[in-house]
Amino acid sequence: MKKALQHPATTYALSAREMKQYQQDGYLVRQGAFSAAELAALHLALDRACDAALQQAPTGREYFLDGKRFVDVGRCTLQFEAATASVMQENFRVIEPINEFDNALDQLADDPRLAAPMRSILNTTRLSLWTAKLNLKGPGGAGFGWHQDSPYWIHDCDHVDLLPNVMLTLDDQSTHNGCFEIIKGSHLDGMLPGTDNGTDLGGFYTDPTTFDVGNRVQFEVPAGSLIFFNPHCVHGSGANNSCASRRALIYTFQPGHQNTLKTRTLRALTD
Ligand SMILES: O=C(O)CCC(=O)C(=O)O
Repeated sequence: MKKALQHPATTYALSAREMKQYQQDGYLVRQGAFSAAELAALHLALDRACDAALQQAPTGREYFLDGKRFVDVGRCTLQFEAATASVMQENFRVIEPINEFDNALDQLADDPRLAAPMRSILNTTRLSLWTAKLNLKGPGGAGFGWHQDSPYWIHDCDHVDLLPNVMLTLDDQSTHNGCFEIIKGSHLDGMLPGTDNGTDLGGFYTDPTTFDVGNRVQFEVPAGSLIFFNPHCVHGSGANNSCASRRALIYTFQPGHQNTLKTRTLRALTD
């Protein structure tokens, strides 16, 4: 009998078992979702995006929070490693929203490998992008302290429960280069209090007495893997102790057609 052609949305939708795991644990991993050739093309796109951001940085507004250097260029934010004064790709820490800087990185939002699982999670076909980040942890780059995303977004959004993330790993990740980590099941407690240590950003880091670090999961996954995670998951990562960059993209989606976090414009997904 002739096999029916599967639509990508059906192919990449979450199975009932995957959905249950996402709901229970707060995350789901699909390893090796992107091929080496696709990753090579994404690395080129990333270089183009960083070049564009580097060119625009001198026109931006520079400020420091807890010694960390930020530059706002229009509605985009560039974050640099704490100790670095120079503007070089290696010194970038985060660029948000990264899809504004390169067309291929914008089109990635429509890729069914990202979008179809999001449609399963949000139980809707109509989706739009909330935000998209490039996290560039250069050699020796610092880790990301334990935090949730929902407290960052609560002031700009009335549907923080409905903002699932997906990380696409652009390099192999290990504990040596600061792989992504999640506190399994922490999303079930909703939005948790931040630390109260008097620093600029302290309130955005989750109070360590409110979760059990013993439930930490470290994602030692190959480049090209996808990690879907709930916006209430406590997550972070360690320092990059290797001599190569550890790069990852994180795209965040929302139901229906609603404006993005930073540009406040609509980036609807193709149905
Ligand atoms: O890139 C990482 O390892 C962690 C990033 C992170 O926690 C975030 O962007 O919210």
